[in-house]
Amino acid sequence: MNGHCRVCNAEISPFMSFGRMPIANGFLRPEEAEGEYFFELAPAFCAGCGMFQLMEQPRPEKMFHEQYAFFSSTSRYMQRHFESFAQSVINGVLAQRDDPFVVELGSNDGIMLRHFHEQSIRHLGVEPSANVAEVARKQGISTISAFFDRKLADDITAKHGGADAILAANVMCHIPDLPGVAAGVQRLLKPDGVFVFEDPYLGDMITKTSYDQIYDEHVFIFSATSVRHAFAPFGLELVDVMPQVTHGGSMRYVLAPNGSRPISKKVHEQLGKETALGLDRPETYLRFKANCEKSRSTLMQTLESLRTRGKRVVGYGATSKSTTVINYCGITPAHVEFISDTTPIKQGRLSPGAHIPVRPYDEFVARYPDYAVLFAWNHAAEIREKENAFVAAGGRWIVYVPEVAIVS
Ligand code: JHZ
Ligand code: ZN
Repeated sequence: MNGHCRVCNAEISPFMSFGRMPIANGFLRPEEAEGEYFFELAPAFCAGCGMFQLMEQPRPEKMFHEQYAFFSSTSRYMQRHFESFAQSVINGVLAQRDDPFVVELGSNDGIMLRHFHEQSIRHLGVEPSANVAEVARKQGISTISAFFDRKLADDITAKHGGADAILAANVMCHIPDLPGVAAGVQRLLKPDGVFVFEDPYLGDMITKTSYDQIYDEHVFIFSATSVRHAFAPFGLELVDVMPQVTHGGSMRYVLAPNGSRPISKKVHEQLGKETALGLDRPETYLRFKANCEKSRSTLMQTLESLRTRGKRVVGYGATSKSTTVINYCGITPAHVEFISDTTPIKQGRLSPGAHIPVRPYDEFVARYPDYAVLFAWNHAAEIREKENAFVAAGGRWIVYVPEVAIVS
């Protein structure tokens, strides 16, 4: 399975395969269980430009549509995170600007734009998944349902003028035509504007073996090195980087038209750290592959042993990430009875691929299991704080990042 880098067109080939995978957020109604769509989840590293990417990705319309299952506002912690992200833009680049205009790509249910709306700042969300966009619109947040590209950038500029800030969180790494989006950003951004986006960070994924960040939607896992290369042909330079603890370790990137802003020394430091971590070397990815295999066998030994001992195990959080873990490791309803999730659209459905039932959170509380696999491990602080009663009742968490462990 050879191919070409989605960014620099160099020849690439996958360093491993996670096997046949379903749509990560494709929670199924029981009658849809037959005929499920699968593709091969195989990541590659481009030695030419440093971009970590999927060889194959399902068509965007298969993933983002009017039944999209992920609503950003389900986590309180993430609500606070996006409030502070919005405030940093309002107090930073937007300060003292006359009637500024902010565009967010992939604005989901309005978790971030709501703060611009509240302060009567001109804004526009671009969100292709119509059902989540509707939640934002109902709150008065201006949102259009479309995929962002060059053409849409021109339409937005013609209608609203250039953007002072373009924002994106957990979105850029989802868009296969990164050069197309970069061209759109270049056209829409004012000469003194900034483009700020954040996504799960490659360095964290490699050091924590959090391979579950790899699934259909995440066609790229970025680093400062690869982001810098990807945007350079579009006259945009990386001027700042800010590590984030969200989603198990993310990076916020600030880009601006060439020469318009000083480049923070943090950018050079981060590039140096990436070289020290070996993110530019193919051997690093072979080691990562070996770590994934080790994690898989330890997790399965743990689950098999609990099953043999007749323990009740459920999953906590029907995350997109869990689709990779469940299907790569071979977890079945015999290992995990059901997955508890607070998102109404996921409840009563089956998990993609393995068809583990997703049940409302009340069922977790009504009859605590012996063990809960923390599929939403990135929200561990928030969840473990609110689930003291589960642990007090003798319940234990099974975690797998950075290592498989049973914790209370
Ligand atoms: P969570 C999604 O990934 C998809 P996922 C997407 N591709 C992406 O990049 C990131 O988000 C941003 C539930 N839950 O945030 C809610 C509880 O049940 O890890 C969610 O279904 N109880 C756009 O899906 C899931 O867990 C709780 O207390 O991996 C969490 O999903 C909490 C906090 C969450 O993202
Ligand atoms: Zn490349």
